[in-house]
Amino acid sequence: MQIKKLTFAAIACAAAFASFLGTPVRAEEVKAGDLVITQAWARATPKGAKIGGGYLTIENKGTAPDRLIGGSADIAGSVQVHEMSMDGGVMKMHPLDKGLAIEPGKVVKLAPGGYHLMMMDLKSPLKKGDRLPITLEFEKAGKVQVSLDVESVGAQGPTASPSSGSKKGMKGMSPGMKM
Ligand SMILES: [Cu+2]
Repeated sequence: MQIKKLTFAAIACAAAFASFLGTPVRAEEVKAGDLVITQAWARATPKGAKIGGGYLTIENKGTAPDRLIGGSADIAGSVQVHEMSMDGGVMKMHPLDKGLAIEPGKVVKLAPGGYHLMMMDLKSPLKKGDRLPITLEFEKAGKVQVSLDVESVGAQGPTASPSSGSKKGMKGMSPGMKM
C-alpha cells in the first residue's frame, strides 16, 4: 500500500513538474500574525486520483522565523508539505519532515516544480472552480484557514495563463507522465 501510494505521488509530482513562469496577482490575502498568505490554489485532479497538489505564497513580515509543518482538509486524509528536486536527472519528491522554514523578511512560494502541499487520500476529486477550504499548520502562527482556488489540471498558477515557456527540466519524465 505504501509503495502504491508513493507511485501515485511520483506521477502527480511529475505531472506537476514544470517551470513556474506566471506571476499572477491575487487580491485576496490571509493574515496570520506576521504571515501573509496569498495566491492559494490547487490543481484539479483527474477522476480516481488519490492525491492533489496545493500551492500558495507565504510572506513573513515579522522578525522571527516560522515553519509550515503541515495541514488538514476535510477532503483529504492528510495534508503534507513536500519538496521536489532533481536528482541525477530524475525528479523526486519527498515530505519535509521538519516542515518548511519561513524566514523573516522572506517570501516563500509553493508552486509547481518546487515546494507544494500534498493532499493525500483524497475522498473526492478536486474540481475546477471549487474553493477548497484547508487548514495550514505553522509552528508559531498555529492553525490558519485558507481557501484554495481550484484551477485546471495543467494550470501553472492561480490565474492560469498557459505559458509558452521552455520545457527545460522535463528531461527524465516518461511521456505518459505529462498532462
Ligand atoms: Cu508531492
